[in-house]
Amino acid sequence: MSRPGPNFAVIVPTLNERPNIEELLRRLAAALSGIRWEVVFVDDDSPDGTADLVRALAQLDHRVRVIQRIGRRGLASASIEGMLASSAPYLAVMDADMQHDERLLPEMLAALESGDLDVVVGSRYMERGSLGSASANRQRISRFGTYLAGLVLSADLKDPLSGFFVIRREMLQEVVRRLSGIGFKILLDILASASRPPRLRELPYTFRPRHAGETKLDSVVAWEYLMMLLDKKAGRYIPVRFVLFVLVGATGVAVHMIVLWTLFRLIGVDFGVGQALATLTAMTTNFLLNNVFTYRDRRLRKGQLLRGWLSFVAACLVGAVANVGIATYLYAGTHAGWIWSALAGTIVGAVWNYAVTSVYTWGSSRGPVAASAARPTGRG
Ligand SMILES: Nc1nc2c(ncn2[C@@H]2O[C@H](COP(=O)(O)OP(=O)(O)OP(=O)(O)O)[C@@H](O)[C@H]2O)c(=O)[nH]1
Ligand SMILES: [Mg+2]
Repeated sequence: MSRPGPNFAVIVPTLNERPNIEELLRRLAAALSGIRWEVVFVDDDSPDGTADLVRALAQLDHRVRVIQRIGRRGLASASIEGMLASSAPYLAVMDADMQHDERLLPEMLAALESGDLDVVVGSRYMERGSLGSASANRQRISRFGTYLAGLVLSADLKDPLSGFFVIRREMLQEVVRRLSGIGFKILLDILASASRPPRLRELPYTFRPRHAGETKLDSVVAWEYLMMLLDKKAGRYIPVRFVLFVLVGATGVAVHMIVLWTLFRLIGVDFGVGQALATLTAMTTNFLLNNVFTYRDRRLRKGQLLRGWLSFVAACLVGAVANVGIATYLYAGTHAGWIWSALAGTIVGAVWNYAVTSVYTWGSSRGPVAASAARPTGRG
């Protein structure tokens, strides 16, 4: 006999959260009794086998679902895919580690259902709520992040960086093609992508300590946050990945000069040899930096690095030929000034390198699920 679909879906992005899954399910089941709910775990192929465990539990309970993403990373993009994989008209996003209070979910859902709201945010900042025992340093960083959020957000929210919220389906579908999908801050991404002021409410709760497992926060999270803000501000005009790619390219110039100076001036190596080695070194550092910063969400790992490096070097060599060819043509053929000729060649080379390596080096051909777009906009 057929059964109606869920009214409420809880999306839980996971990375190595195996020890938290069963406890979270118990708590969700207790908190959501009387509601037609489902939970969608979006797991980025956790080495600890989180997805396997969820699949086993899903065999015992049809309300439990899993999406296992291969070769992909990112809390925000995982949340987006989880929400799109459910048919429920009301969607929640929460962490797997019990820091978000699941007992608040029915109240959040009821607030949305009663009518005039698009998003209800579980807020860590209001009078009755509290940050629990989060460390002072984290609070300072968080406050600065909240300040930066104000730069892309028109709505007045106390906790725009909250990872705990409930959203009406229509609101998601309205913004989904404009989302950046970069980094950790999916709520801010959604709110800043709205073309009209979203109707919001904040409900306070006490942020609890992580239940089990380890934090996935690292220094790159701050970097990704800035990328997301940049994408929200300027992504319409220029892809933020291209900006990063060019910045990395600039570090490559410095690396090149240092290596050439060391080999040619200091050690006395032949200039041509020095230039070739400096080029290869700069290409390699560019490749590694782009792998960590520009393409963190599609980062190549151990076994993939050699193939990635080879394709990067091959693309850049062709780019260099195009660069020199165009610059030479402009300089000799059209008598453009040398600076303009060099600049035009460099821009064409950079765009070529970016376009080709985004497809062949960090392209999405590395796994069955990877073909589905991480970023619904298809940008970057
Ligand atoms: N799918 C997916 N989930 C992620 C990724 N990074 C983090 N997560 C999950 O997102 C949630 C939040 O991550 P946490 O490490 O708890 O981040 P946090 O709450 O800011 O930090 P802590 O206070 O130390 O727990 C957890 O459920 C993680 O498992 C990712 O790259 N992909
Ligand atoms: Mg956490």
